[in-house]
Amino acid sequence: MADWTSYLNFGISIAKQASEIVLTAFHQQKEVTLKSSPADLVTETDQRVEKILISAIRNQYPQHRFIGEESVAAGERVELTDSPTWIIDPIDGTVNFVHRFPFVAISIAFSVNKQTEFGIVYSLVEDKMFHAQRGRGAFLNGQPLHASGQEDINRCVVVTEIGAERDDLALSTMTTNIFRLLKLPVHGVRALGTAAVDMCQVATGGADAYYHIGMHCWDIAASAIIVQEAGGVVMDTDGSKFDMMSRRVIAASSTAVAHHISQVIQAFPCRRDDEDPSKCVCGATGVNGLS
Ligand code: LIP
Repeated sequence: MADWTSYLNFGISIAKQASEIVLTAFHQQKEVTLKSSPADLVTETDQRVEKILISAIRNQYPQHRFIGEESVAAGERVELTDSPTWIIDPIDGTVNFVHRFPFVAISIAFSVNKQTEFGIVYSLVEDKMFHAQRGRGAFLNGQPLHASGQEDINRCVVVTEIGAERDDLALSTMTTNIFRLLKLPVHGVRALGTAAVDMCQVATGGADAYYHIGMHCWDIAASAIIVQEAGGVVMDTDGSKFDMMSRRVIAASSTAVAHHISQVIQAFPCRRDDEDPSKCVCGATGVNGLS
């Protein structure tokens, strides 16, 4: 098995360097533009940091490929091949960044042969560096991470997001999901505003599950391996194998909790990240057989 440790260390170092730009801008006035909805924001800092990260990686590894949130927003297609590929969200939690809500992360995942080899999530306001390398464990600022192992849904804290969608169908589906979980009941539902940091809470054991519909591969590619390496499970919301391009995910402390959530929540189909952008399909269906 190839050793990607030097690539991981390079990724951690450029995430730390780029975080200085984000942190400086965090305290300043920002120019905000909208993407897919009135709640899907982007700033010049998102775009600048992604360019800096990609340029630094390309300089070090000229043959590697990239999937970056802002490159895709500028028209690049999402294509995960067998080639070494860096999957980058330069600022995960852009709404938080704009509002100075202190949960903002740089998320970097590295994939070879369509398998994630390592993930880095730097929650930069908190100065929390989460990382994991396939087969070598998950860490927070160098300390090992372990998921809670909780198997009883009624003893769970569940993290989720409403996301940027503001159409009635998406909002009613997502609020109904929260209602259904609260009525089980679960101990609590939380949302930090960044998928990457949300999901890392499962790796710390501080939350027992995270689920989301509508996020993108760059939001969760890194945190998925961090949860898995911390002993958690990651799957699709319909209970099938995790597919980072599907825009649906459940990460949990145990298979039992993940499957319970899969049976309770409903999903609405959205265009896959790797689908032709013109083929957007939106509509609530009982993807899990729920009406
Ligand atoms: C964000 C996600 C968050 C979701 C937001 C947005 P971004 O990513 O991390 O979970 O609720 O709608 O998608 O756009 O800040 O990189």
